[in-house]
Amino acid sequence: MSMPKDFLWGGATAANQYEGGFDQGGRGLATSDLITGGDKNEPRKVSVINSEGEVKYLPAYEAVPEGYKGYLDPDQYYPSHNATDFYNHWKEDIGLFAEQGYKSYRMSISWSRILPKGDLSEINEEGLRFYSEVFDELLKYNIEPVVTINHFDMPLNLADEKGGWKNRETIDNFVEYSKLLFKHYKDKVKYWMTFNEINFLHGYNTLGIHSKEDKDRFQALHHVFIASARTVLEARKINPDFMLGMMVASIGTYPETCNPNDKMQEIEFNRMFKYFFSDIQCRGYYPAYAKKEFERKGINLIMKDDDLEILKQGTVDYIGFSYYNSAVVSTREDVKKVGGNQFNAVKNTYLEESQWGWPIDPVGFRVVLNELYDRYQMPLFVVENGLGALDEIREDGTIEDDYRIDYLASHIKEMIKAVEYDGVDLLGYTAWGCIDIISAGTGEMRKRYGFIHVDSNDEGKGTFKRTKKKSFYWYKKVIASNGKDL
Ligand code: P53
Repeated sequence: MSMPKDFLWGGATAANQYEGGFDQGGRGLATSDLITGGDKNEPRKVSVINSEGEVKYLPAYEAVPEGYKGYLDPDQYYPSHNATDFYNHWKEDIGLFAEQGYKSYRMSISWSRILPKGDLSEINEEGLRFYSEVFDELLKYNIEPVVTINHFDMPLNLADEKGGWKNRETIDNFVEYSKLLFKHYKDKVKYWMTFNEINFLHGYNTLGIHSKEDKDRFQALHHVFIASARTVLEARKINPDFMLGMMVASIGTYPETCNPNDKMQEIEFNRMFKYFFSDIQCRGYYPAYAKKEFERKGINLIMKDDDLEILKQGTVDYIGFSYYNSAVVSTREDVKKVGGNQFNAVKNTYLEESQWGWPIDPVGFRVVLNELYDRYQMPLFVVENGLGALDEIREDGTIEDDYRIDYLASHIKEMIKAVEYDGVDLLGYTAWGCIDIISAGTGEMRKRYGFIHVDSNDEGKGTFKRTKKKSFYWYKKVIASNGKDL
């Protein structure tokens, strides 16, 4: 038995964490450009200003109060501005990916590099050209580009002047943006995903909204769902061969005990945290449990007549997902309300944890592959998996990241079981942060995922020199043997 011959091994990144060049080439500002660095204990902040000129630093993944707009503080370091500078190193970096034998490379496009204001008032030809050259370079090496249309940011103008995703007009702007991409890259890119980790969108940074309330979040998300479905429909008109995917953060879950109430709690957790999103985008309608949840919470979504029909028509072709870890769900009051990726309020005593406290659970990876495939019977694509860890450069300049190799090898082993033993239909696997990039959660540079080290620190200082780690050669071997040589 072996993995499919055309299995898309590769690596993955996102513009806001990798690309940099935030003020180069005619790019407009994005919400992600106003977010500071943080660490494990100190949340990232967003800098905002009100009409009186009062500047505030607020937790970035929460909502910003009405009346505040993004503010670029000249004295502040913002990690996304240079990130690890793909913008000025793309040829070199793609050359390194090719050297590893990548079959695919997942990246995101910076919306405000294409449309500096987020809408068609200005189209940045230089931005269109930039990605065009990047895709050509990938294709030169037979690397299949896998493109996330929106990964955790939005043009600042849309958030500050148009109300972000709260405003229905944002749907049109997003669809126009996507259409531009489809038209320009229709012969270069086949695999697309509309929104990264759609189940993690909230607040000002990713939704551009000034509210923390569920009713506002779900209304904004409704607009996101419509935008995604319409994008899928437009894509099919432009190139019927396109593959349009959704992308969901797929954290594995276990009930804390075999107490039936714990199991029910786990089911409920998975519904509103995860399946709500994939159910809508894969099946094409609001699931019954969500309608009931909305009823209980008094959430009445404002919809247009044909919204439900659009959702039905605009379902996706495949499911892209990230997998890093699993979590334990419990009915105990003190741990019930945990959320996000760090929600290991109940420790799983069977598992070890990463330096950032994320449980390491390779079998959980096989479990979620099976759960998703059983539920939807749709091709899957692992578009993120990896270990964030501190790396040390030895005196001789080498980086011996055996811990990363161990993490990846154990996960890939379980993934292969899911394909070869369980029969899951899997398109590919792109390792997250295949070259070191900024951490989304903490804004740190020191939390590294890469096979390739980039010389930069938490203050953004360094030479940006690229160095191959031990895992670079290891992954090359994995790809060359189609997963046999782990
Ligand atoms: P970092 C939180 C929990 C799970 C996935 O995360 C997450 C996040 C956001 O931090 O995001 C995804 O960088 C995301 C990537 C991100 C990656 O996981 O916090 O799609 O942008 O970098 C890893 O270690």
